[in-house]
Amino acid sequence: IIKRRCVKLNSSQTKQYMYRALELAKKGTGAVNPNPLVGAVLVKDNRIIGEGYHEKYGQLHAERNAIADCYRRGENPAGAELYVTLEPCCHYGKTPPCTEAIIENKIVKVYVGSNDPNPLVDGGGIAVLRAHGIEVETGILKQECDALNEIFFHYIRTKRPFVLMKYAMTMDGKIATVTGDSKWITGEAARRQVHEDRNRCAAIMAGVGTVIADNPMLNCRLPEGHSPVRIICDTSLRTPADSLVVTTAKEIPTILATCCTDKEKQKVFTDKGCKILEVSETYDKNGKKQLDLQDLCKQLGEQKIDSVLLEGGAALNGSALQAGIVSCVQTYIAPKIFGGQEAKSPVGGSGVKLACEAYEFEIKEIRRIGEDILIRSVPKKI
Ligand code: AOF
Ligand code: ZN
Repeated sequence: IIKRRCVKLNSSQTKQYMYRALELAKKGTGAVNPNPLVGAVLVKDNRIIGEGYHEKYGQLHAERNAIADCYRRGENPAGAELYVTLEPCCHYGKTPPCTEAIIENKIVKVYVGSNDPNPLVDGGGIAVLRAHGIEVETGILKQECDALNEIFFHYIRTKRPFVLMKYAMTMDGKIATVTGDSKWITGEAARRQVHEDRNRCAAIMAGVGTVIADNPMLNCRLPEGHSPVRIICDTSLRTPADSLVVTTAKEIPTILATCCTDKEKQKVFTDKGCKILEVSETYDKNGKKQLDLQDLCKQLGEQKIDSVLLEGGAALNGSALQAGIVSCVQTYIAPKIFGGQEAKSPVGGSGVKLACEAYEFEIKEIRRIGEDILIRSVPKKI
């Protein structure tokens, strides 16, 4: 029989440990997709005796890393309490169930942040622990823990990537001047934040128009960051063969999503290391052929791409909204005005005809970043 912990913690202390677990979980950002970000802290007598997080896709889960850390420190996990941001798993996946490690190491109580909607877990982890006489308290900092894994939760439920549409505009809603100049709209701090999102997402998506106009690299330029897979929406394979996304495809993967089935044309790109994804076609209101973005997302999901940062031009943004693939919109607003009748705004396409037909959103967060503002919003559920 394991002696119960002798120090009873109050709720502000338990929150402090869960905050620490959250902090640890975030260290896995960009390295664990399509798996969740998870952090774990082992506590005994109101003292941390082990810490861990899910560091890399396919490797040990946070709970096992925390237990290993505990032994490394010469501590004994028996009788300790575990704080974990996500319900421990109870299935044999790439690693054996974490519940087994918790039981074997005689941990007496587990504090859980989020429930795990993965059908292989889904409450089973908590049930197994309780069945073994381990006390489980759920919902500690649930909001924070849920927010941390918005990508994982969306992907595990829908098998489709979480599409984060991002654009930067002036106060008068322009993404470029009348001459097409757009460097820069926001300040350095906001542009850095975009690289955080590039690191966080498995893929980045742009339209072929952007590739032709700007020849962007679409990589992550944070020192420790990871560059997302680049997806170019290119209905009829017009991407220039000498564009950066093509010539660097052997270093950072590039996927050309296209309706073009001409193998000769495709070979130009596959020879340079690009991957071609043939996507079904659909037609816009004017009868113009375009990619079926629902089909594209389905295929990306099958390839384990759990998240897409959509840095499209106005046309692609319009199509993405219309196709209903957008999970979240991040709008950066710079305190500037460009003016000009012909200057582009973030969302093109044919738009809606009546105000009551608008795509509606719920604002989740408004943040000042340097001189700019970031608004995070999600589509309203009808
Ligand atoms: C993680 N890291 O720290 C925790 C996870 O692919 P597997 O076999 O490693 O299992 C992944 C599932 O395990 C994942 O979808 C989630 O439900 C659960 N917990 N996963 O990658 C972790 N705790
Ligand atoms: Zn696990």
